[in-house]
Amino acid sequence: MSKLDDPRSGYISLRFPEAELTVDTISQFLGELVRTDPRNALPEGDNVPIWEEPVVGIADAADPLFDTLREPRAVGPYHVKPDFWLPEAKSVISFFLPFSKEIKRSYERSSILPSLEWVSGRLNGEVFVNVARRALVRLLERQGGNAIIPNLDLRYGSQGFIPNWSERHVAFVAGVGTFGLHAGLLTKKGAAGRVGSVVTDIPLPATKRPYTEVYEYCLWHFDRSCHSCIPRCPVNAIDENGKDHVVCTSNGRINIRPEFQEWGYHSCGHCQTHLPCSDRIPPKIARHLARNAGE
Ligand code: B12
Repeated sequence: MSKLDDPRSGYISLRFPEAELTVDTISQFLGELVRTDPRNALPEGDNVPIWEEPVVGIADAADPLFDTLREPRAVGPYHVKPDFWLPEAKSVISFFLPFSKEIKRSYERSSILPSLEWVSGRLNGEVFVNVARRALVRLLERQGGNAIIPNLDLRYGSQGFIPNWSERHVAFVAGVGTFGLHAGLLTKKGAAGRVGSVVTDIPLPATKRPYTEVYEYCLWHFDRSCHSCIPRCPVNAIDENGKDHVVCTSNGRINIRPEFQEWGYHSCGHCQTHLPCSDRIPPKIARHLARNAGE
């Protein structure tokens, strides 16, 4: 029996594109998954959707930026290159899923505590990120290729906060977005969301990165006109030099309602919500980039 006939997943009717795989057809495939898969829903309340349609990018597995990621200033030598996961790796597909309006709206501007919707969206939403990662693997295998999900692979590991495969840094290489002062990935659909990736041996057309700088979409780095994420953090983990990850950790696990902890819900999202970059590239930067592109 082929993998596609696996009865455990047979009840989900994925519509695989017949057209050539490009960033557009893969975006449509994942977009449809987000719109139609019943698992893209909070288990609580009115079962609002967790995610909106993704921002997708494709990196050439041989992109020299994967070497740059191994430099200490970026991630470091513990970070591996695509061919670690698949010796014949040709491409890396990366996607950013933005949280739905309902989840973002649930996050009160003035509370130091995250909303139920947010912490549920973080846990149950990560399950859906895995649904999307696995759907991509099925799509690529159906095309005769091999595909690996580094973050779900047994060889995935971390040394403290340093992973051997960083979803944000890979997204940066794949043209999905840049970083913000808050250290989050910042895409054309904002920073409030999560990231996934898949490595494949199918050669796919790489996305041309619409940026060159690490913090290009961040207003602080653009002209110092915004540092909204600094006062947003209830534990002062962010300052003008960036985010202190140790201090950051203290909020998500400590400032949390006890019943949420019982359900395995934790984490916060102050540095992803109620910011000029939460839902989009700040308009001032978007206009600047559009002007430059038109020149
Ligand atoms: C360890 C970890 C944490 C740690 C440490 C965070 C960190 N930034 O390292 C703690 C527990 C604090 C944490 C907190 C959170 N996390 Co977390 N975390 C991770 C994990 C496992 C690895 C992060 C990592 O790569 N660290 C490595 C170091 C090197 O990263 P860094 O210091 O931020 O990198 C800087 C340097 O590289 C610098 N830089 C300097 N020179 C150069 C040169 C180049 C070329 C580049 C590209 C960069 C660069 O730029 C970066 C930004 O400043 C990833 C999952 C994964 N495997 O990717 C999720 C992940 C980063 N977390 C995520 C989220 C959502 C969160 C939280 C919002 C909590 C939540 N709701 O889940 C917070 C805040 C995130 C933030 N803004 O950093 C998302 C990010 C989503 C996004 N929009 O960016 C991820 C990708 C999980 C996922 N699958 O979506 N997290």
